[in-house]
Amino acid sequence: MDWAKESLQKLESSRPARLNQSAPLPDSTAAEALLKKYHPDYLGHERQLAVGPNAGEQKVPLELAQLLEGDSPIEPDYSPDPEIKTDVLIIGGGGAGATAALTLEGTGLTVHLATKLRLGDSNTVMAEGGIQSAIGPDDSPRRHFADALVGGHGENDVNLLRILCEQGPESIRWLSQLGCLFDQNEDGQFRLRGGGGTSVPRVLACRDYTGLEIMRVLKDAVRLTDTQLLEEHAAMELVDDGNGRVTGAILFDRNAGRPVCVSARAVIMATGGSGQIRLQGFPTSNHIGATGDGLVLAYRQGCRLIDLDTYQYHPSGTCYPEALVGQLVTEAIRSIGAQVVNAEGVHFIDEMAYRDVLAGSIIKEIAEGRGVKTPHGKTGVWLDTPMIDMKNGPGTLARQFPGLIHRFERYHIDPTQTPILIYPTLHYQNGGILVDSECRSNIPGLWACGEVTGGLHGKNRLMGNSLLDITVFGRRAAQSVLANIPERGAVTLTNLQRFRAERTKIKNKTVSPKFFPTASGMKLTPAKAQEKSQKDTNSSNFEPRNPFNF
Ligand code: MEZ
Repeated sequence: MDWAKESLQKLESSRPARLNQSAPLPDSTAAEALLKKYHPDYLGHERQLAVGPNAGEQKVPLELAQLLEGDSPIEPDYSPDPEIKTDVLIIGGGGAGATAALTLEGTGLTVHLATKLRLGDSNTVMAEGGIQSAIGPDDSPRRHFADALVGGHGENDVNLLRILCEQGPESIRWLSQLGCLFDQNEDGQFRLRGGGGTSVPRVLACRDYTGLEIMRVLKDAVRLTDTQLLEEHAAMELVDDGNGRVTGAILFDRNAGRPVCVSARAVIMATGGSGQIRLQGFPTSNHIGATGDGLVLAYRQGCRLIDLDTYQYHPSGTCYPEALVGQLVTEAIRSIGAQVVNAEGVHFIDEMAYRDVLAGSIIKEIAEGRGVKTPHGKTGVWLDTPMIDMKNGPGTLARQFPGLIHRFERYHIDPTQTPILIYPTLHYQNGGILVDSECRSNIPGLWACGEVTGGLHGKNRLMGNSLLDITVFGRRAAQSVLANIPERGAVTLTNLQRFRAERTKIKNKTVSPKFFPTASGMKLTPAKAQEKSQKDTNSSNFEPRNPFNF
């Protein structure tokens, strides 16, 4: 990293003085000012929706508005004819969907789980630093609640938040009994780390691959159940009974290259977030499938959405090397001592400030010319990772963060010796589908859980509350479905037709959901499936309509 030699020298020479010194934490007035001027949520890159249940209300980011008001890929004369009948259709194969499937096992209900990629391909596996739960000696669910409420700017749905915090310890027990190997201290107690906004250490982790470990266990467990997996089946549209109730979905079987209609008594939406729509061109830490499909589908059914004016930009996204841009450098690294330092070697803010404040402050340093420019034209600030071993003893970084070391060593960067260049990355969708405390949306027949929902985290989620969210509310959604499952209903596209009629008043040629990020070049129909369906078509003279003719 010769190109950064001068700045690295400044960083190294300020290190002895910085080592045991904390940096300022902005007070609430300064934090507010910082957010308003520099945080991407506050820069006016948003608008009101003109159609659908949220029309004329809270603004949403421009890129998301375009998708929410977009047209369906379903041909206007498509007539839904169910090929699959199930009691519960879960849409989404991440942590929330898998947890719901496990909870429904043995209840007597038939369950199908559809995911556009494979079971486990989701933001859950991207979560590194941990899961919060009030299990420490000085901790309590009340304390967890208070911390998360302050972090969420007091705008959290307090009922949902209370449930999250109260169910924390039991959720850890459930995950451990399934086989999750959370890190322990030498005395056999779970090791707890601090996180931004936690007043006591409360974050359990599996090194720096906590989400991957949780998903490993959930995935194995789901495969042992009677859940019917519909992998590579993207949800194109929800269907309804003609009287407003959701009664299933139209999926697109990516391998067969055709739509499949599913009739279900209940649908659980668990499609996760939307970082891959790359708001304002930001890089993202999200999984390739995180394109907000569930929001789009639910909105067309008449579901109200909440708090989508706020997204979380994780302060420590990778800025260099170019191939890793946007990838997460877990907050846990900051929590055990890596400082955030500008090009001049100045430790300009306490690295455990709330994520939104820290992200705003990094963007400010760069805007005011105190950032470090990469050879690829990006600018970041330093995360002084060598300090971790200096503060916690040699070997700490490699032992606790093997994922980070492995990721960077491929580019000949050793984070124990060289600081990492960081810039905020689009990390989490704070808002989403409005749900009640039983995970019911305002549309009968449709439940939702996990990142696709809004309200729980208010305007800013604390580290480790998303892995807890998927566990608590994945289970809760399933329990609520079990207690309230409706009878099977008719399968129509009435809600879609109503939405289509409403959107004739706007000019928007977008077809949504997006399914995959544009830059990935991924298509809904893999090339092999296209060839196969072409062969089938030739041999039978059967010409199905291409619903993706956009
Ligand atoms: O919950 C998160 O977003 C999380 C644990 C992220 C991280 O920094 O590791």
